[in-house]
Amino acid sequence: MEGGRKVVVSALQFACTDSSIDNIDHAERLVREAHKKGANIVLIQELFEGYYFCQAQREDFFRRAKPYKGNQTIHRMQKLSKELGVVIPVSFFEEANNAHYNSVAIIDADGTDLGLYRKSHIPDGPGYQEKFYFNPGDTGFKVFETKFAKIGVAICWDQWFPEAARAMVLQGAEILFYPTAIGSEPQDDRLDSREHWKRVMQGHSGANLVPLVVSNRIGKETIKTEHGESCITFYGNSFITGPTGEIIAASNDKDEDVLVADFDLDKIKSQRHGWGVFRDRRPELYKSLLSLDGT
Ligand code: PUT
Repeated sequence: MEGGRKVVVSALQFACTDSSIDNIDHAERLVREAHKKGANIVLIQELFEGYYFCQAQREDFFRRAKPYKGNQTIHRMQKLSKELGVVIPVSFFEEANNAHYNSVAIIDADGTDLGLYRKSHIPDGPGYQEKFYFNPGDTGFKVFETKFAKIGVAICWDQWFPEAARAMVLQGAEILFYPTAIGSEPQDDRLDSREHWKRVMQGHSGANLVPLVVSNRIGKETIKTEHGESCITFYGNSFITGPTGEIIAASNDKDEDVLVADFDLDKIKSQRHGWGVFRDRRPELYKSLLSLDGT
């Protein structure tokens, strides 16, 4: 079959400073570069407005949160997306009255805000103390009908859960997007999760027969904590998979990058249906997935 729906996706990778103006300018420059390379949907990394503040548990960092409505960063990205005709998921620290979420707003190619996803799985542990800041997201896993594709967007730690990827693809997601912030582990400098991280997401892509796009930051960030300083070196390695989980574009762990890859969504749809996993699912046998302890 000729002439399927074509889409070009992009993942950005850059080092953040702790100045939101600089980071937003930086993101805009790279979105423009992605657009010049033909991108239709451009993914910016998680919480790109500043340093990854969750290294510390600090009350003053709650002041970084902004309400969804009237959010200036989202407005700026809406203007940019309308000018360039590109879809942009915008990750941000959301304040909702006394609740806080790690959220992403999906901006369609004409600047329309298609809605919000709030991160469902909130990590905790040395260097990644997100439970101090974020309520568990209450939106559930969502898909967004953009100009170029129906997309599923989840956030960072969500990428370790096959259930999240499956839920989005069951709702019709044709491509999965994961803005991310991950790197070294401050408590153990021998622990390097990057290969594990990649393999897990390649599995989601291959098991669901959809392309998958990940954007992660680079750079060394040192944050003052209540017990001295904490430091993470973010390992980048942003990547894009094809529908069998194969990596078709990848960044290294040091350099700024604008990855692009193009797909024929109709061809992939036939491939997904032909492989038969969505015909042979047995949801009535998966009830243990609805419990924490398997009972
Ligand atoms: N972004 C969360 C990563 C957690 C790694 N321990």
